[in-house]
Amino acid sequence: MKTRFDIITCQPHLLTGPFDHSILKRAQDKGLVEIHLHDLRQYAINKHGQIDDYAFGGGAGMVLMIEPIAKCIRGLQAERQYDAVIYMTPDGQTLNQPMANRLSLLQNIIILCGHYKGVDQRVRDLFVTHEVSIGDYVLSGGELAAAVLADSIIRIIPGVLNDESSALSDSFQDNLLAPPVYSRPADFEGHAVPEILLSGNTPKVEEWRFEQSVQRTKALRPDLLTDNKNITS
Ligand code: 6GU
Repeated sequence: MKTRFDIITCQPHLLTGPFDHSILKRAQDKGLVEIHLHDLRQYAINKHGQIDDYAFGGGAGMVLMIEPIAKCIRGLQAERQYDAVIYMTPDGQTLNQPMANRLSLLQNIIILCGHYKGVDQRVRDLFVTHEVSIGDYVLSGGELAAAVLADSIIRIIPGVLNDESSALSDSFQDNLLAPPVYSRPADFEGHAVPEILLSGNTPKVEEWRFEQSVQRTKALRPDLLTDNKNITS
């Protein structure tokens, strides 16, 4: 199965970088993921390239118009069935690991990036199926948020990571923070690696890592332990 993302934006250059490197590039090279960027400007309503206009009722800030967005989305929907049309907005549902896990099961996803004062409300009413925020702060546009969302989905698609178990041991995958990790040298200027990790006793190492995860979560993110979603409760 191949996951296809169609990302609609008026700032496509903000999204060319993130997908051209490392894991996200490899996922595309392996044929597991396709990412298509659509420049909203190419769907402008006139030859001046207009895609936004003043808000009815007044006030500062421009609103992305419905016509260019409708033309773009309808063009895509004429080609294939989409499982989700996601609008990136600070007033959306906050992205977390369970949401990324659910979205990673979908095959065709449209992501619409907002800008300026946002999009005409009728876009949200007529076309959008999901509204997603990446946290309680405001970004200047939805592009960086879209890159974050796509990354969180792509890296858990089976086959994308080399070691398939590695996404499962992430922080948050079971609502626990990840344990600390160490590599060579075993001693750096008198700072030694915990001895258990050098023991070769895999069950003991796993037990230690789990205990470290629980301790770190209690110390740094106790809220995760009271959500009744993790495996210790
Ligand atoms: Cl999705 N968009 C914008 N503009 N700001 C955000 C966000 C999205 N998520 C958090 N802040």
